[in-house]
Amino acid sequence: MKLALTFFVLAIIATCQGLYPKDSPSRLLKDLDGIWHFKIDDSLSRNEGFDDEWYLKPLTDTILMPVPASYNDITQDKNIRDFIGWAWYDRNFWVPGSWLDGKTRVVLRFESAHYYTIVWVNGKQVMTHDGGHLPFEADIAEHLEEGQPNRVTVAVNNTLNANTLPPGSVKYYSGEKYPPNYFTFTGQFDFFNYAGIQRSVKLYTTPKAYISDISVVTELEEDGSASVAYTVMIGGVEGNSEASYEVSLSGVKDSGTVTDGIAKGTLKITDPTLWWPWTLSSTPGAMQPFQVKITTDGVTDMYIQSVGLREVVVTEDQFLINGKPFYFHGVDKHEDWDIVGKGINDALLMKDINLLKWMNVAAFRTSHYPYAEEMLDLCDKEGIVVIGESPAVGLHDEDNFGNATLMHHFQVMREMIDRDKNHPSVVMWSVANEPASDLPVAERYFQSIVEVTHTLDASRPITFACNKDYDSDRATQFMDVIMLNRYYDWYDNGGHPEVVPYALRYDLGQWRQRQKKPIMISEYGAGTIPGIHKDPPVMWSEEYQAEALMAYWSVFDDYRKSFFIGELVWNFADFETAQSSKRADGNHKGLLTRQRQPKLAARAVKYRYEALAEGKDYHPEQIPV
Ligand code: BDP
Repeated sequence: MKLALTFFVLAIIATCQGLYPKDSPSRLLKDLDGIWHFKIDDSLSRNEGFDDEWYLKPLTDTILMPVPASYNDITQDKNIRDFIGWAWYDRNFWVPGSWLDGKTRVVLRFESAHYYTIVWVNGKQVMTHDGGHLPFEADIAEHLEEGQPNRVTVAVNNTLNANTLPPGSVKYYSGEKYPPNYFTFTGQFDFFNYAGIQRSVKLYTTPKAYISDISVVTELEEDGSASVAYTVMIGGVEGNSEASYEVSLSGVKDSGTVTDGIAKGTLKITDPTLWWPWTLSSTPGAMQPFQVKITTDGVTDMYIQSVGLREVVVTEDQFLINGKPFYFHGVDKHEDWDIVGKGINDALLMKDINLLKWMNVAAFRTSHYPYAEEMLDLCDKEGIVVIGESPAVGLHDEDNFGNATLMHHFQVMREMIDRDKNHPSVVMWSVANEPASDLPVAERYFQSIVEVTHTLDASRPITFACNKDYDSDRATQFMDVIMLNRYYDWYDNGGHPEVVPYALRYDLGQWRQRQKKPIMISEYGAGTIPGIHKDPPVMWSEEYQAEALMAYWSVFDDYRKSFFIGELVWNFADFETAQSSKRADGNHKGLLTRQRQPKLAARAVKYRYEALAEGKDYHPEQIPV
């Protein structure tokens, strides 16, 4: 098993997805965001798009569709909102003749599309990608034409099955009781299955020999210096050509010759400016440019990677950042907004960051999938700590733990680590949310996932959000930190927050007795319809949400002095879900409405988090509710 895993890791390490597109003296950037042509292929009985080779010509009978955005909520058409299957996009673009000189790579990059994507340029297939939330790219130079428009066509399919991450299923019905072509879709997760080209599309150039990947890992030494180990991967060096490299960070330089496509070294920085979470320092998130240049046959490629120097260590009781105990007081989020769905937009991201800061949030988990890299950039800059979660949400059944899922899960971990490894804000990997970790098959499954994840990134601890009991779970034994999702006064004991201190204290005690690891509550919360006020508080009122959360806090505070390292409220904001008799206009456990207006509990959390950030005791009687 171990050998097979090692081979797999070596194979996947060898391919990387490319660095975030940035311009530099050797790289140019062109944005393909904007209005594209769009149509769904609802020919259920056959795949009209593929049978009729739609990619060979401009799409016909299209509507206009913004990119990036989920397509679901853009139109007034119910078929588009609930669509499952192939959705098609195309648009034209021009490239200057100088890009087609035979010495330039012209890379087409999608920051993400949901979930399975095929891309053609001028009718030629240039790439496919399996899975949402993560980028993919290809050099398309050989398919481009000068002096005429070039066409990019995209087919993207949001069908999910037992082996996708997340899993889901489509059921087709026939017979007199049902209308023709009737089907239902079930996702094994509690958020809307938004789809389409949800993040940016870009074209960028590099020289033929180019910097394909950079990774930087910091270790702090006892004398206060930092050792920064760097690895730079170089692609496209041909034949007998030799590449030389130069790197520099904080005034410290290194240079040499590239061997087998890799440049490696360690920079010793004697008086480093460290990256800090905002709660641990008055100068948070100090980012610095790590400049890399490679030169082959007189041509130089240059890339500036922003890095933050910091070190993460987990002990039996604590989560240390730069040697100081860090407490994760925060929230879980979703990428979810009115109209754009999971479509990314700087204004929406910035508003969320400002709201996180307003609530004095120290950390959030990217529940339940990798978020846009633009969000991680903002967290780096603001000193907000992130637990990066994979899209393995909803592994509920035995057939979700097969080899096909495992291989895809490895691939997703590789792509996520590849993309996010240089973000200092990302301090831990969450490999899954609420899997059936009590099933016997889960044991080997998670052992393998942890082994591969550690091999891909030895510098970050690993965890997952567990909703099983201390005596039935089989996966936390492999984790560095235990995260528990608990709803003691919502799904259990609804209407009875007085149960929480007893249930929580007992639960934490049992876990701790069995495993000497730091523990945090990674979800707790209560559904709340804004504007409903009840006294005494009852479920769904704003008062109940505040009371339901506050019921946990005295126990958190007792254990905070020992092994308890964090509390994440479910959820930052209300979010859209599938239609269901259990969800009225989505999930309402947000501290904020979906439009980002605070409910009563948001102020209670804001008050508590301010005290926690300042290391002070807060006074329950002064909570503003
Ligand atoms: C948890 C899930 C989360 C749900 C939440 C809820 O991890 O995705 O949205 O429950 O029910 O079990 O609100």
